Amino acid sequence: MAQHSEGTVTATGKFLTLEGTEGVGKTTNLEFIRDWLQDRDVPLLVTREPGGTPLAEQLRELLLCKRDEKVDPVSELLMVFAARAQHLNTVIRPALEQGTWVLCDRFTDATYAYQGAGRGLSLSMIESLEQLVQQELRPDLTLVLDIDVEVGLARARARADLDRFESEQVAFFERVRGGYRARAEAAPQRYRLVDAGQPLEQVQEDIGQILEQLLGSKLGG
Ligand code: Z5A
Repeated sequence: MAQHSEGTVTATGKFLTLEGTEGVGKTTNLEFIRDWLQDRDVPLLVTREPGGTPLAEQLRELLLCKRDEKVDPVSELLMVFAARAQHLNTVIRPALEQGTWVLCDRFTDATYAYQGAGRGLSLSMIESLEQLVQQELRPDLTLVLDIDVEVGLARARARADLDRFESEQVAFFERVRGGYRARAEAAPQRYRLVDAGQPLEQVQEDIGQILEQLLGSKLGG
């Protein structure tokens, strides 16, 4: 159950997020989760980060485009959270408050993984911004799709031109993957790690089982 800034717990929609490194199959599996929930008549909003509003989508373009100028990691972090504040306060919170479930392609775990583990920014810096922007709001469930970095990069490279993040070196993605795994292992009540190196059919069977548990458990109540 999503918890709000005032610290009160209300009968809101569930907040689900999907995470992982490059080529892990987020887009493919986001569609699967959307269809799975809609087939069960769950009122659902599907959105993404960075993005989800016109302003936040513009910030996404600024963040992802390749440029000659080196992007300062703190500048990158502030842009991510600027987009998040707009998205959270104008789209995500209102939907949850109306009882709509929100399925978001990436959220603050990506910031811990990419800007924290990947770029090396301190945990305390990210935590301060998380608190400022989100107050007590955290996802109810985060699915971390996990894959060998080289396998994921091969998939991503076969798909399209690489953006500024996708052009990073393997070592960067190893740190990102390690960041996700560490967060998932530290809080198993909120995270579910899914082996995304399996055939898609098996990945989706695993995801379906997690969603069954969610609907049938306290989280779903
Ligand atoms: N970022 C950040 O730094 N900090 C933040 O706080 C946030 C984000 C929120 C944009 O993310 C960037 O923003 C991201 C981090 C940064 N870095 N990058 N790049 P994005 O989520 O928009 O971009 P993405 O990582 O490229 O996600 P994606 O488009 O969802 O790609 P994907 O995970 O690779 O998914 P896919 O397109 O579904 O799958 C890739 C291919 O693999 C495709 O051909 C599929 O058919 C295939 N596939 C999928 N599953 C399988 C299986 N199981 N077997 C075989 N083949 C498969």
